[in-house]
Amino acid sequence: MSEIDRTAIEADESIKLEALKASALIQLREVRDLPGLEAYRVAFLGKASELMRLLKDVGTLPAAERPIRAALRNQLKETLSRIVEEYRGKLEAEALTARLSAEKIDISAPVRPEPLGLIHPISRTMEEIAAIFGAMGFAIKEGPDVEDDWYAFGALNVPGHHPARAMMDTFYLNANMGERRALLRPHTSSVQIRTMLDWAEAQKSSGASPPDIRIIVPGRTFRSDHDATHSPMFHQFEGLVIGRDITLAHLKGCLSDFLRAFFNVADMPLRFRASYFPFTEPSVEVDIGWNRKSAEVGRGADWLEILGSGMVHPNVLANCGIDPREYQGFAFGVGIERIAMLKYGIADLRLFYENDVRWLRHYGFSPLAPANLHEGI
Ligand code: 2NL
Repeated sequence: MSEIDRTAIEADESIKLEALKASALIQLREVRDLPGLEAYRVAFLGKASELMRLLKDVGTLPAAERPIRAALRNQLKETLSRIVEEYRGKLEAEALTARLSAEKIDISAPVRPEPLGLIHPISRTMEEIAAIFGAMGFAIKEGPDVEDDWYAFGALNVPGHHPARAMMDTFYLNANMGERRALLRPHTSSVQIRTMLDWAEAQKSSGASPPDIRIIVPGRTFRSDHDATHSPMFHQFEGLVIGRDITLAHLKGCLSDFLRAFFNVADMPLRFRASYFPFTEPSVEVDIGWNRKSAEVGRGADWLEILGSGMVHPNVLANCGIDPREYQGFAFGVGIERIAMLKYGIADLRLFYENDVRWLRHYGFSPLAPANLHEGI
Protein backbone atom coordinates (compact mmCIF):
# COMPACT_ATOMS: atom_id res chain seq x y z
CA MET A 1 0.00 0.00 0.00
CA SER A 2 1.29 3.41 -0.93
CA GLU A 3 1.93 6.11 1.63
CA ILE A 4 -0.82 8.15 -0.02
CA ASP A 5 -3.42 5.39 0.39
CA ARG A 6 -2.46 4.93 4.03
CA THR A 7 -2.83 8.66 4.74
CA ALA A 8 -6.21 8.69 3.03
CA ILE A 9 -7.53 5.80 5.13
CA GLU A 10 -6.17 7.42 8.32
CA ALA A 11 -7.82 10.71 7.44
CA ASP A 12 -11.14 9.01 6.71
CA GLU A 13 -11.07 7.12 10.00
CA SER A 14 -9.92 10.15 12.00
CA ILE A 15 -12.76 12.34 10.81
CA LYS A 16 -15.30 9.73 11.94
CA LEU A 17 -13.59 9.19 15.31
CA GLU A 18 -13.01 12.90 15.96
CA ALA A 19 -16.76 13.49 15.71
CA LEU A 20 -17.37 10.70 18.22
CA LYS A 21 -14.64 12.03 20.53
CA ALA A 22 -15.97 15.59 20.35
CA SER A 23 -19.46 14.42 21.22
CA ALA A 24 -18.06 12.39 24.13
CA LEU A 25 -16.06 15.34 25.48
CA ILE A 26 -19.00 17.70 25.24
CA GLN A 27 -21.28 15.29 27.08
CA LEU A 28 -18.69 14.74 29.81
CA ARG A 29 -19.31 18.33 30.92
CA GLU A 30 -22.86 17.33 31.87
CA VAL A 31 -21.64 14.60 34.25
CA ARG A 32 -21.91 15.82 37.85
CA ASP A 33 -21.65 12.74 40.04
CA LEU A 34 -20.54 9.10 40.18
CA PRO A 35 -23.84 7.51 39.06
CA GLY A 36 -23.86 10.00 36.14
CA LEU A 37 -20.32 8.99 35.25
CA GLU A 38 -21.27 5.32 35.24
CA ALA A 39 -24.16 6.01 32.85
CA TYR A 40 -21.74 8.02 30.69
CA ARG A 41 -19.23 5.15 30.62
CA VAL A 42 -21.96 2.71 29.55
CA ALA A 43 -23.06 5.10 26.78
CA PHE A 44 -19.60 5.63 25.29
CA LEU A 45 -17.64 2.52 26.25
CA GLY A 46 -20.36 -0.04 27.06
CA LYS A 47 -21.26 -3.09 24.96
CA ALA A 48 -23.95 -1.23 23.02
CA SER A 49 -21.87 1.92 22.40
CA GLU A 50 -20.90 3.26 18.98
CA LEU A 51 -17.21 2.76 19.71
CA MET A 52 -17.66 -0.89 20.71
CA ARG A 53 -19.68 -1.49 17.54
CA LEU A 54 -16.80 0.02 15.50
CA LEU A 55 -14.28 -2.22 17.24
CA LYS A 56 -16.41 -5.28 16.64
CA ASP A 57 -16.74 -4.39 12.93
CA VAL A 58 -12.97 -4.37 12.45
CA GLY A 59 -13.14 -8.00 11.41
CA THR A 60 -15.38 -7.22 8.43
CA LEU A 61 -13.03 -4.53 6.98
CA PRO A 62 -10.83 -5.14 3.92
CA ALA A 63 -7.59 -6.69 5.15
CA ALA A 64 -5.46 -3.73 4.05
CA GLU A 65 -7.49 -1.18 6.04
CA ARG A 66 -7.93 -3.32 9.10
CA PRO A 67 -4.69 -2.58 11.06
CA ILE A 68 -4.90 1.16 10.37
CA ARG A 69 -8.52 1.61 11.43
CA ALA A 70 -8.25 -0.85 14.35
CA ALA A 71 -5.24 1.01 15.79
CA LEU A 72 -7.08 4.35 15.70
CA ARG A 73 -10.29 2.89 17.20
CA ASN A 74 -8.34 1.23 20.05
CA GLN A 75 -6.49 4.47 20.64
CA LEU A 76 -9.81 6.31 21.10
CA LYS A 77 -11.06 3.58 23.43
CA GLU A 78 -7.97 3.99 25.61
CA THR A 79 -8.22 7.78 25.60
CA LEU A 80 -11.89 7.72 26.61
CA SER A 81 -11.29 5.06 29.29
CA ARG A 82 -8.48 7.15 30.77
CA ILE A 83 -10.65 10.27 30.80
CA VAL A 84 -13.48 8.40 32.54
CA GLU A 85 -11.12 6.97 35.20
CA GLU A 86 -9.49 10.33 35.84
CA TYR A 87 -12.86 11.95 36.22
CA ARG A 88 -13.98 9.14 38.53
CA GLY A 89 -10.98 9.80 40.77
CA LYS A 90 -11.85 13.47 40.90
CA LEU A 91 -15.52 12.83 41.73
CA GLU A 92 -14.61 10.32 44.43
CA ALA A 93 -12.21 12.78 46.07
CA GLU A 94 -14.91 15.45 45.98
CA ALA A 95 -17.48 13.06 47.51
CA LEU A 96 -15.07 12.17 50.31
CA THR A 97 -14.29 15.80 51.06
CA ALA A 98 -18.01 16.59 51.18
CA ARG A 99 -18.65 13.65 53.53
CA LEU A 100 -15.79 14.55 55.84
CA SER A 101 -16.97 18.10 56.26
CA ALA A 102 -20.60 16.99 56.72
CA GLU A 103 -19.65 14.38 59.36
CA LYS A 104 -17.48 16.62 61.47
CA ILE A 105 -17.30 15.36 65.09
CA ASP A 106 -18.51 17.83 67.64
CA ILE A 107 -15.95 17.34 70.39
CA SER A 108 -17.85 19.69 72.68
CA ALA A 109 -20.91 17.38 72.71
CA PRO A 110 -21.42 15.56 76.04
CA VAL A 111 -20.36 11.89 76.08
CA ARG A 112 -23.20 9.42 75.65
CA PRO A 113 -23.42 7.46 78.94
CA GLU A 114 -22.15 3.89 78.57
CA PRO A 115 -24.08 1.49 80.81
CA LEU A 116 -21.49 0.04 83.22
CA GLY A 117 -22.08 -3.51 84.41
CA LEU A 118 -21.78 -4.49 88.06
CA ILE A 119 -20.30 -7.54 89.76
CA HIS A 120 -22.99 -10.02 90.85
CA PRO A 121 -23.07 -10.59 94.64
CA ILE A 122 -22.26 -14.29 94.13
CA SER A 123 -19.14 -13.38 92.13
CA ARG A 124 -18.22 -10.72 94.66
CA THR A 125 -18.58 -13.20 97.52
CA MET A 126 -16.33 -15.66 95.66
CA GLU A 127 -13.75 -12.89 95.21
CA GLU A 128 -13.86 -12.19 98.95
CA ILE A 129 -13.43 -15.88 99.78
CA ALA A 130 -10.47 -16.04 97.39
CA ALA A 131 -8.90 -12.93 98.96
CA ILE A 132 -9.22 -14.23 102.54
CA PHE A 133 -8.03 -17.78 101.87
CA GLY A 134 -5.44 -16.51 99.38
CA ALA A 135 -3.88 -14.52 102.20
CA MET A 136 -3.74 -17.74 104.26
CA GLY A 137 -1.77 -19.47 101.50
CA PHE A 138 -4.60 -21.40 99.83
CA ALA A 139 -4.69 -21.94 96.07
CA ILE A 140 -7.99 -21.70 94.13
CA LYS A 141 -8.93 -24.82 92.16
CA GLU A 142 -11.82 -25.45 89.79
CA GLY A 143 -13.20 -28.53 88.07
CA PRO A 144 -15.97 -29.76 85.73
CA ASP A 145 -19.71 -29.49 86.53
CA VAL A 146 -20.30 -32.96 85.05
CA GLU A 147 -18.75 -35.74 87.08
CA ASP A 148 -19.21 -39.46 87.59
CA ASP A 149 -20.60 -41.12 90.70
CA TRP A 150 -17.23 -42.36 91.93
CA TYR A 151 -15.73 -38.86 92.12
CA ALA A 152 -18.98 -37.47 93.56
CA PHE A 153 -19.81 -40.24 96.08
CA GLY A 154 -17.72 -43.41 95.96
CA ALA A 155 -14.36 -41.82 96.71
CA LEU A 156 -16.02 -39.75 99.45
CA ASN A 157 -17.04 -42.79 101.46
CA VAL A 158 -20.74 -42.16 100.78
CA PRO A 159 -22.48 -45.57 100.98
CA GLY A 160 -24.62 -46.82 98.10
CA HIS A 161 -27.84 -46.55 100.10
CA HIS A 162 -27.20 -42.93 101.19
CA PRO A 163 -30.17 -40.65 100.30
CA ALA A 164 -27.83 -38.18 98.54
CA ARG A 165 -27.17 -40.89 95.95
CA ALA A 166 -30.89 -41.31 95.22
CA MET A 167 -32.50 -39.98 92.04
CA MET A 168 -34.56 -37.70 94.28
CA ASP A 169 -31.56 -35.61 95.27
CA THR A 170 -29.01 -35.84 92.48
CA PHE A 171 -29.32 -35.00 88.77
CA TYR A 172 -28.12 -38.08 86.92
CA LEU A 173 -27.45 -37.80 83.20
CA ASN A 174 -28.50 -40.35 80.61
CA ALA A 175 -24.84 -41.01 79.92
CA ASN A 176 -21.90 -42.93 81.28
CA MET A 177 -18.33 -41.84 81.78
CA GLY A 178 -16.50 -45.08 81.14
CA GLU A 179 -18.32 -47.64 83.29
CA ARG A 180 -19.69 -45.04 85.69
CA ARG A 181 -22.88 -43.06 85.70
CA ALA A 182 -22.51 -39.34 84.77
CA LEU A 183 -24.15 -36.71 86.97
CA LEU A 184 -24.16 -33.00 87.77
CA ARG A 185 -21.92 -32.59 90.78
CA PRO A 186 -23.89 -32.11 94.03
CA HIS A 187 -20.81 -30.58 95.74
CA THR A 188 -17.35 -29.53 94.61
CA SER A 189 -15.62 -32.35 96.53
CA SER A 190 -14.72 -34.16 93.29
CA VAL A 191 -12.12 -31.46 92.64
CA GLN A 192 -10.48 -32.19 96.01
CA ILE A 193 -10.56 -35.93 95.21
CA ARG A 194 -8.72 -35.27 91.92
CA THR A 195 -6.24 -33.01 93.71
CA MET A 196 -5.47 -35.72 96.31
CA LEU A 197 -5.12 -38.40 93.60
CA ASP A 198 -2.69 -36.19 91.63
CA TRP A 199 -0.79 -35.36 94.81
CA ALA A 200 -0.43 -39.04 95.78
CA GLU A 201 0.66 -39.85 92.21
CA ALA A 202 3.29 -37.08 92.23
CA GLN A 203 4.59 -38.34 95.57
CA LYS A 204 4.83 -41.92 94.31
CA SER A 205 6.68 -40.97 91.13
CA SER A 206 9.11 -38.49 92.73
CA GLY A 207 9.64 -40.33 96.04
CA ALA A 208 9.63 -36.97 97.85
CA SER A 209 6.69 -35.39 99.68
CA PRO A 210 5.06 -32.60 97.69
CA PRO A 211 4.11 -29.50 99.73
CA ASP A 212 0.91 -29.78 101.81
CA ILE A 213 -2.39 -29.50 99.98
CA ARG A 214 -4.09 -26.22 100.76
CA ILE A 215 -6.92 -25.47 98.34
CA ILE A 216 -10.24 -23.68 98.02
CA VAL A 217 -12.70 -24.95 95.40
CA PRO A 218 -15.54 -22.58 94.50
CA GLY A 219 -18.14 -23.43 91.87
CA ARG A 220 -21.61 -24.33 90.69
CA THR A 221 -23.33 -27.33 92.26
CA PHE A 222 -26.65 -29.02 91.52
CA ARG A 223 -29.34 -30.74 93.56
CA SER A 224 -32.86 -31.75 92.67
CA ASP A 225 -34.48 -29.35 95.10
CA HIS A 226 -36.52 -26.22 94.41
CA ASP A 227 -38.33 -23.99 96.90
CA ALA A 228 -37.95 -20.60 98.61
CA THR A 229 -34.63 -21.58 100.19
CA HIS A 230 -33.30 -24.11 97.66
CA SER A 231 -32.32 -23.67 94.04
CA PRO A 232 -31.52 -26.64 91.74
CA MET A 233 -28.28 -24.80 90.89
CA PHE A 234 -26.37 -23.07 93.64
CA HIS A 235 -22.80 -22.26 94.56
CA GLN A 236 -20.55 -23.56 97.22
CA PHE A 237 -16.93 -23.65 98.09
CA GLU A 238 -15.07 -26.36 99.81
CA GLY A 239 -11.66 -26.23 101.37
CA LEU A 240 -9.08 -28.96 101.86
CA VAL A 241 -5.84 -29.02 103.82
CA ILE A 242 -3.68 -32.16 103.90
CA GLY A 243 -0.30 -32.59 105.60
CA ARG A 244 1.61 -34.68 108.13
CA ASP A 245 0.78 -32.50 111.14
CA ILE A 246 -2.66 -31.07 110.42
CA THR A 247 -5.03 -31.26 113.41
CA LEU A 248 -8.50 -30.17 114.48
CA ALA A 249 -6.85 -27.09 115.99
CA HIS A 250 -5.89 -25.94 112.48
CA LEU A 251 -9.50 -26.46 111.37
CA LYS A 252 -10.73 -24.29 114.25
CA GLY A 253 -8.17 -21.54 113.72
CA CYS A 254 -8.60 -21.44 109.96
CA LEU A 255 -12.41 -21.33 109.99
CA SER A 256 -12.50 -18.80 112.87
CA ASP A 257 -10.17 -16.49 110.95
CA PHE A 258 -12.24 -16.87 107.80
CA LEU A 259 -15.61 -16.19 109.45
CA ARG A 260 -14.30 -13.18 111.37
CA ALA A 261 -12.69 -11.68 108.26
CA PHE A 262 -15.64 -12.42 106.00
CA PHE A 263 -18.29 -10.93 108.30
CA ASN A 264 -15.88 -8.27 109.55
CA VAL A 265 -16.61 -9.07 113.21
CA ALA A 266 -13.34 -9.44 115.13
CA ASP A 267 -14.97 -11.01 118.19
CA MET A 268 -17.50 -13.12 116.31
CA PRO A 269 -19.11 -15.66 118.68
CA LEU A 270 -18.45 -19.15 117.27
CA ARG A 271 -19.65 -22.59 118.27
CA PHE A 272 -18.04 -25.80 117.02
CA ARG A 273 -20.59 -28.61 117.31
CA ALA A 274 -20.06 -32.35 116.82
CA SER A 275 -21.90 -33.65 113.77
CA TYR A 276 -21.79 -36.40 111.16
CA PHE A 277 -20.70 -36.55 107.50
CA PRO A 278 -19.63 -39.78 105.77
CA PHE A 279 -16.44 -38.13 104.48
CA THR A 280 -15.12 -36.67 107.74
CA GLU A 281 -14.36 -38.09 111.19
CA PRO A 282 -14.81 -36.34 113.51
CA SER A 283 -17.28 -33.98 111.84
CA VAL A 284 -17.89 -30.47 113.07
CA GLU A 285 -20.65 -28.00 112.29
CA VAL A 286 -19.90 -24.35 112.92
CA ASP A 287 -22.46 -21.83 114.19
CA ILE A 288 -22.09 -18.07 114.34
CA GLY A 289 -23.79 -15.77 116.83
CA TRP A 290 -26.54 -13.54 115.46
CA ASN A 291 -29.80 -11.86 116.24
CA ARG A 292 -32.58 -13.82 114.59
CA LYS A 293 -35.00 -10.85 114.71
CA SER A 294 -32.76 -8.16 113.21
CA ALA A 295 -30.67 -10.65 111.18
CA GLU A 296 -27.57 -8.88 112.49
CA VAL A 297 -24.51 -11.13 112.44
CA GLY A 298 -21.99 -11.17 115.28
CA ARG A 299 -24.28 -9.87 118.01
CA GLY A 300 -27.32 -11.36 119.73
CA ALA A 301 -28.25 -14.45 121.66
CA ASP A 302 -29.10 -16.78 118.77
CA TRP A 303 -26.96 -19.33 116.91
CA LEU A 304 -26.97 -19.91 113.18
CA GLU A 305 -25.39 -22.93 111.49
CA ILE A 306 -23.06 -21.62 108.82
CA LEU A 307 -20.86 -24.48 107.56
CA GLY A 308 -19.91 -28.14 107.84
CA SER A 309 -16.39 -29.42 108.32
CA GLY A 310 -14.28 -32.17 109.79
CA MET A 311 -11.08 -34.17 109.67
CA VAL A 312 -10.91 -36.01 106.34
CA HIS A 313 -12.07 -39.61 106.86
CA PRO A 314 -9.23 -42.17 106.66
CA ASN A 315 -11.21 -44.10 104.02
CA VAL A 316 -11.30 -41.00 101.79
CA LEU A 317 -7.53 -40.54 102.10
CA ALA A 318 -6.99 -44.23 101.31
CA ASN A 319 -9.36 -44.02 98.31
CA CYS A 320 -7.08 -41.28 96.94
CA GLY A 321 -3.87 -43.24 97.49
CA ILE A 322 -2.82 -41.31 100.61
CA ASP A 323 -1.72 -43.29 103.68
CA PRO A 324 -3.98 -42.15 106.56
CA ARG A 325 -1.36 -43.29 109.11
CA GLU A 326 1.06 -40.72 107.71
CA TYR A 327 -1.19 -37.92 106.59
CA GLN A 328 -4.32 -36.24 107.80
CA GLY A 329 -6.17 -33.06 107.14
CA PHE A 330 -9.38 -31.15 107.37
CA ALA A 331 -12.11 -30.20 104.92
CA PHE A 332 -15.13 -27.92 104.96
CA GLY A 333 -18.06 -26.94 102.78
CA VAL A 334 -19.90 -23.61 102.70
CA GLY A 335 -22.96 -22.46 100.74
CA ILE A 336 -22.07 -19.22 98.96
CA GLU A 337 -25.65 -17.93 98.52
CA ARG A 338 -26.28 -18.39 102.21
CA ILE A 339 -23.30 -16.40 103.47
CA ALA A 340 -23.86 -13.73 100.78
CA MET A 341 -27.52 -13.36 101.88
CA LEU A 342 -26.45 -12.96 105.49
CA LYS A 343 -23.70 -10.47 104.76
CA TYR A 344 -25.58 -8.34 102.25
CA GLY A 345 -29.11 -8.55 103.63
CA ILE A 346 -30.60 -10.42 100.68
CA ALA A 347 -33.90 -11.98 101.75
CA ASP A 348 -34.88 -14.25 98.85
CA LEU A 349 -32.55 -16.83 97.32
CA ARG A 350 -34.43 -16.90 94.02
CA LEU A 351 -33.58 -13.29 93.19
CA PHE A 352 -29.92 -14.25 92.67
CA TYR A 353 -30.82 -15.93 89.39
CA GLU A 354 -33.60 -13.77 87.95
CA ASN A 355 -31.35 -11.18 86.32
CA ASP A 356 -33.71 -8.37 87.29
CA VAL A 357 -31.64 -5.31 86.38
CA ARG A 358 -33.12 -3.27 89.25
CA TRP A 359 -32.02 -5.94 91.72
CA LEU A 360 -28.56 -6.19 90.13
CA ARG A 361 -28.16 -2.42 90.27
CA HIS A 362 -29.05 -2.46 93.96
CA TYR A 363 -26.96 -5.45 95.08
CA GLY A 364 -24.16 -5.35 92.47
CA PHE A 365 -20.58 -4.24 93.15
CA SER A 366 -18.33 -1.91 91.24
CA PRO A 367 -15.82 -3.78 89.07
CA LEU A 368 -13.41 -0.92 89.81
CA ALA A 369 -13.29 -1.80 93.52
CA PRO A 370 -12.51 -5.54 93.62
CA ALA A 371 -12.43 -7.48 96.88
CA ASN A 372 -9.08 -7.27 98.63
CA LEU A 373 -7.86 -7.45 102.19
CA HIS A 374 -6.15 -4.03 102.16
CA GLU A 375 -9.41 -2.17 102.49
CA GLY A 376 -10.98 -4.83 104.72
CA ILE A 377 -13.66 -7.22 103.56
C1 2NL B 1 -21.84 -28.76 104.25
C2 2NL B 1 -20.85 -29.80 104.55
C3 2NL B 1 -18.68 -30.52 104.01
C4 2NL B 1 -16.71 -31.58 103.26
C5 2NL B 1 -17.84 -30.85 103.01
C6 2NL B 1 -14.99 -32.89 102.12
C7 2NL B 1 -14.36 -33.10 100.91
C8 2NL B 1 -13.44 -34.10 100.81
C9 2NL B 1 -13.14 -34.87 101.88
C10 2NL B 1 -13.77 -34.63 103.05
CL1 2NL B 1 -12.70 -34.38 99.32
N1 2NL B 1 -14.69 -33.66 103.16
N2 2NL B 1 -15.89 -31.91 102.21
C11 2NL B 1 -16.43 -31.97 104.57
C12 2NL B 1 -17.31 -31.64 105.57
C13 2NL B 1 -18.45 -30.91 105.30
O1 2NL B 1 -19.79 -29.79 103.67
O2 2NL B 1 -22.76 -28.62 104.98
N3 2NL B 1 -21.66 -28.02 103.18
C14 2NL B 1 -22.53 -26.99 102.79
